[in-house]
Amino acid sequence: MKTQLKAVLFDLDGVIVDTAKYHYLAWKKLADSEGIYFDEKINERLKGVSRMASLEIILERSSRVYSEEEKQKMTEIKNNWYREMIEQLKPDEVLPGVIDFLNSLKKYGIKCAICSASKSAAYIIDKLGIKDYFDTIVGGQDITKSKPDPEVFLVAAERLNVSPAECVVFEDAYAGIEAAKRGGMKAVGVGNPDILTNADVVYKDMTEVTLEKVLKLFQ
Ligand code: B16
Ligand code: MG
Repeated sequence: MKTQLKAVLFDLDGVIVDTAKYHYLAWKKLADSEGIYFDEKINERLKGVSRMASLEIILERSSRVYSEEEKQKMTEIKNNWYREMIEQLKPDEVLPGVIDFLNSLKKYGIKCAICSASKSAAYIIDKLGIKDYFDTIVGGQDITKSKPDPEVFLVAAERLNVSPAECVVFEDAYAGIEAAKRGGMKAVGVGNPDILTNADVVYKDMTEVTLEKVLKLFQ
């Protein structure tokens, strides 16, 4: 018997909304205050990576060594700035194509989940006014291992009571696609095909995605 599509698991930042720009601004403010060089290219490496791991990447450019306590404090400061910025998030920041796709999934009774490294995932979904589309939100507080470990996606599958083979993941990060594959799921890349080389299929953005196209992965 053929495997059916039963659930769609969405990464948040880069697929549903572009929160990366706010993460960048907050990290940039922190790096500047410490006199550490940080730019948008380095910021690319922070996508999909946990808060502390993001700080460690920034500190690679620092000449001094920071204690664990100092690092903890720095992530708190950054997060406070970030939370202030995303307080203004509005429904019109949902990326183009997302709502149409979510409506088609709802129509056909396919379950939906958010699978994000962010501890602010539920807050962001609420701000964007799209909470009712999702059966569960798995965020940074629900996992111990970040992508490319499949934990975030496996937790979602378990909560939705579906098997990994019945899931398709939407991701904008190479490590996220890797995590989906390791978890035994189909993986759709959203973004640059030259970067997302490990995906089953890549679309430039969510406006190119339709349920018909996704179902082809299960034929
Ligand atoms: P927070 P995703 C990730 O979201 C971001 O891409 C990444 O840059 C961020 O460091 C991480 O969430 C943790 O976020 O500091 O809010 O807990 O792409 O997994 O949805
Ligand atoms: Mg992402």
